[in-house]
Amino acid sequence: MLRMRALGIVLLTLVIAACAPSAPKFESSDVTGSSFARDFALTDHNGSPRTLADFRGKAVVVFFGYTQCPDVCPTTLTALAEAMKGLGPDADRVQVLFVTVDPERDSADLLSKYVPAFDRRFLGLRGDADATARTAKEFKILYQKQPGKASGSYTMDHSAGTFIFDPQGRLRLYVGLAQGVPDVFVHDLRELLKAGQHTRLLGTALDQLDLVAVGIFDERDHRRAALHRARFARDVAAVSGG
Ligand SMILES: [Cu+2]
Repeated sequence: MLRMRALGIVLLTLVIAACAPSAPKFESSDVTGSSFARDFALTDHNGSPRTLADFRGKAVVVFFGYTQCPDVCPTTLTALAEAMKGLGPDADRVQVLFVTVDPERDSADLLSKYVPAFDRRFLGLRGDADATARTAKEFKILYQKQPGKASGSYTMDHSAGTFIFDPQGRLRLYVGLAQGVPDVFVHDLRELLKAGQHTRLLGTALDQLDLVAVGIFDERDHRRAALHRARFARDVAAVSGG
């Protein structure tokens, strides 16, 4: 029994060492714990209603703009498209959302042509004037029409920054305009996805250790093995914070 306990401690130590989450180091601004940008309720460019919860399990990147934007929006969307390429297979766990601040001109049809042109996985979101205003307020985004030279024409002034949520749907990062380059997006999204995998890795490690414990104990005493496994799982859960 003593020998088993010693083995348990050794294994436990291995699990902890393998899973100790080094605090992620981000290149953009860590805004974890902020009480804004909690959620949205908009319609995607295919006509489906969308909230943040629809993308649980993926890192979600949210950017506000409009399709006729001459500079900032296409630049940021291009950087994000580059980042998707740089992420390789990890890109499957990232969802980029482009929220229009010009729903008057940005119809679902227009968004469905514009947004996926950067990357076919990107999704355009829109709401009516009220929903747009509500979402912008929640995200602390400012936008305003600026009359153009031709009568009836206009551009939109808007805050340019990118919000990144972790796979659990928590706002984690704010990427300022100057920071919004592919390398920063790739780096920070990788960090976020890595952190998200921690719990899953621990689960896998537990499964494997469980098999080891079963293999050792089964020959002697099934009941003791069960007790040991339960205690071992409890210890690991306690040490890893649940
Ligand atoms: Cu823009």
